[in-house]
Amino acid sequence: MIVVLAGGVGAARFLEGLVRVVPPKDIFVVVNTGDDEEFFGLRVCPDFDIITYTLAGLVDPEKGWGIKGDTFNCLDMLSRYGYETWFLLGDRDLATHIHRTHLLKKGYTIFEIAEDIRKRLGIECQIAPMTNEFVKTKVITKEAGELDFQVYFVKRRTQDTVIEVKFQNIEKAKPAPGILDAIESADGIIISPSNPIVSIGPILAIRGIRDALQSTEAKIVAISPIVGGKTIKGPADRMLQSLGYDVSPVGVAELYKDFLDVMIIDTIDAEYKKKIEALGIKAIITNTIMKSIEDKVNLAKAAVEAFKLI
Ligand code: FO1
Repeated sequence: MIVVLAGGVGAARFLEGLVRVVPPKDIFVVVNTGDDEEFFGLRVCPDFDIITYTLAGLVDPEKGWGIKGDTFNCLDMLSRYGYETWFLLGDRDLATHIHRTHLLKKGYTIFEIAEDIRKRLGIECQIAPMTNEFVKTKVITKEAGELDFQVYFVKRRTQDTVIEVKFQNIEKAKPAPGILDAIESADGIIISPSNPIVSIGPILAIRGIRDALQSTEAKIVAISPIVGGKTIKGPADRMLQSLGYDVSPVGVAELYKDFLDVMIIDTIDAEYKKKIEALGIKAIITNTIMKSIEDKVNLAKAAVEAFKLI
């Protein structure tokens, strides 16, 4: 079993490669739910949906989120009724949130609902939301104070300077069923190229997960989401900087150094190999930019090969 800690778009692209390298039933994805939000009374789980839509071949390939070819008739009508519609929920996407909320109201957990959705979408790998608790990422900014994650990310387009990140409800959160066992008995663990603060950070903040990563015998490999001093997508570069970390694979390695065995870095960042290895982490240099399906497969192969190197 290979365990993958995952955020949204970067993780989904990596998983598209991994399912072609490893039998999907041998993959256990632990997905961030700190981005979750309620819109119009409906529970939306963006990172989970990005991953399931991607693996089911439904995702909008340009945006990396939402459903390709979706329409926005429901949102247009809601706008006429005076609702805020800055979070673009397509008509088909809304069906997922209606289904999820309906099952939540019937008493099913977010983990059980995730199992139902991924099976109905024909996905063979397990995808566990990190916890059944409604943990919400809050971003404290210099310009606008405390913001809900999606307000920071979508409504205000990540324009604000992040000075702190908090995870509301984290003290109540237990890992979802199967996560600790999967980490303990994994053949290998991969930290996907996701934002280390707001995508992987919430997963690591759940009671027991970081300890399990420190004590497992499985090798742990991370792929740097920072390439040439920038992120491919999202605000991780600016966030690392404003929070006082190095905007490089070294800054990411620092955040994972208590459990990480190998860091995969891009060829453009080869100069950081020595600094990473000084932290006791082996560095592997390869192309990490995932444009084509071949890029995704090659990166997945490099991650799986990395388990054998140590
Ligand atoms: N991201 C945007 O930049 N704008 C949107 O309007 C938006 C809508 C949206 C709807 C459903 C969904 O599952 C994801 C959506 N995302 C949107 C992506 C999402 O906000 C982020 O990519 C993640 O939360 C960060 O991983």
